Amino acid sequence: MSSSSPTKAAHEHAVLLNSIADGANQYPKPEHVNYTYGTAGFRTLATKLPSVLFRVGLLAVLRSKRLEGATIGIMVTASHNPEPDNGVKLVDPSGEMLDPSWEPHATTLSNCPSTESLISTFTTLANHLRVDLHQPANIVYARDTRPSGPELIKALETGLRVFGDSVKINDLGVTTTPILHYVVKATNDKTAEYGVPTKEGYNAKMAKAFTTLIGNKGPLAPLYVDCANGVGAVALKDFTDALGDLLPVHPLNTATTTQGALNHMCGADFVKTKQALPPSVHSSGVLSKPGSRACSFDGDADRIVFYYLNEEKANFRLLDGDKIAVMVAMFLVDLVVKAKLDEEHRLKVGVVQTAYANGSSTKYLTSRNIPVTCVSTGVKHLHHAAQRYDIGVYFEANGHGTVLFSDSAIKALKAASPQSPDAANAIKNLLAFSELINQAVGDALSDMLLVEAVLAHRGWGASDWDAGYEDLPNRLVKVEVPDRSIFVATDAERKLTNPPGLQEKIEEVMRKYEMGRSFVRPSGTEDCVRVYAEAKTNSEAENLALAITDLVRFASGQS
Ligand code: NG1
Ligand code: ZN
Repeated sequence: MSSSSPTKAAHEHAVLLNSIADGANQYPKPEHVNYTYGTAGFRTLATKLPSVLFRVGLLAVLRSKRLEGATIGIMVTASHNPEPDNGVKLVDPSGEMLDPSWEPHATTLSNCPSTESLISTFTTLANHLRVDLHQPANIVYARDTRPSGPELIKALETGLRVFGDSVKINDLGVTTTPILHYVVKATNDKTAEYGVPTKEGYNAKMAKAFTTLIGNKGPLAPLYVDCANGVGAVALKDFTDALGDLLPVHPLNTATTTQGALNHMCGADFVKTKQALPPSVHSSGVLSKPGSRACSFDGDADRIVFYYLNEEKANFRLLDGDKIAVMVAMFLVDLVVKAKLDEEHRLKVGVVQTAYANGSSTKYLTSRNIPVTCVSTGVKHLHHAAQRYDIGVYFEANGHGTVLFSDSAIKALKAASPQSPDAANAIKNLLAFSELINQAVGDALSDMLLVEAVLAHRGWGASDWDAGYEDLPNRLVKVEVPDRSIFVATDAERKLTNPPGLQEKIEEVMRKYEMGRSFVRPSGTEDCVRVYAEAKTNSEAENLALAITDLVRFASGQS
């Protein structure tokens, strides 16, 4: 569009509104549905989402134009949810989640009941946000393997195309959430140092860093990877093709086109919540060989958990996000010490967790003087808190996390004059880790390589890794209540301020259990309240969870 004369501009604006109206008429909002852009964007039954996708397209373009054409990402996925669900979220130019101040705009646009109200809300929003519609816009998008993906992408593209030539689109096709984040960050990186903004660029960058880190420490032990029958299977295949045979990866659960298979009885969420092997991994027998380890991705490959069978009793042992954070933080602290940077450049390594982190992991870290910050659930909170460290390790217990290296940390490492070959080696490795680890978002593939690289450097197997601390037995319960908005949490969601008096009751019950800890918060992604409980023994954790669940039901009017 050009703005050569006021009449021409007015005409162009009218043409734009007309095309929005045409598109909106193809994708009317279903009645009686109320959408919310939550912690993970919009997420619900795929059949309810076409109108949302069309409108998300409009918003993404507004955001890109507002930021003078910076590339905005759009990911169509419902992560670990079952196959009939789908979802969509926006990615900001830095590769991080959408700026929270724009989340309400997404919610408002998605809930406009008619084409007329959509047009008027769009116009108001564009004015209010001071968007110059003549600016160019750049959008990159991708989807996971869900069968509903192509239809939703069509709706999204309709939303993007109403702006005509002023919008450039880059369709990444089927790929993981973290690869989309990587491409967004790399596209916007003016220095071109982050990497080539393509899937191939991502694979090449990681393969190079991993090869540097493993050096002559190979061959590594075989690794079995449960891909949750999702897009991780596709990305893993592409990556291992690029890597060669340095890491013998054996993919499991790769049925991306089998109806109903996605996340069904497999994947990181299944393993973490059931605290058990996926039946498919169990029956494959791959873990029965001593020393074998496996990991599970979730449906869009941004979460990972590891596990193995204990040798004596063949018990399932989970190595979740907390175990990853602890091992990685301890390792990076050691590397920082070995790097012997001068006093003013000494790098501070810290860990960010949520209230769901197992109490034993927090105790382990703090007793070793590693600073730990606790923040509210949701990656955006963890990500921002991690940015306050030179090297910020953040993981949710469910396996979603990464390690952020600050710009000044990278500068200090690049400028350092090592005092010995050992120090030079530590610096080289720290820089290679910063390349290997996705700096935009939690990434199952990159975290898998991170774990494998740390294990190789330590010379550890899964049981050595596991030996650091023993998880406190714990339970996570989903409680369906008539109105979860009456539950209001504070203090990084460790306490409730509402309903009145409930927190005191929770604490009274908690005190009866040795090492008992429990908290209640409304979910940000599902219509439920979550109860977490941990205690010294399994049965105590179970009883504490049941007792707190009863309190929650009672407080919400159920008996
Ligand atoms: P909610 O539904 O708000 O508890 C869940 C996970 C989060 C995070 C988001 C986004 C738990 C207890 N909660 O949030 O950690 O991953 O989904 O996917 O695992
Ligand atoms: Zn996910």
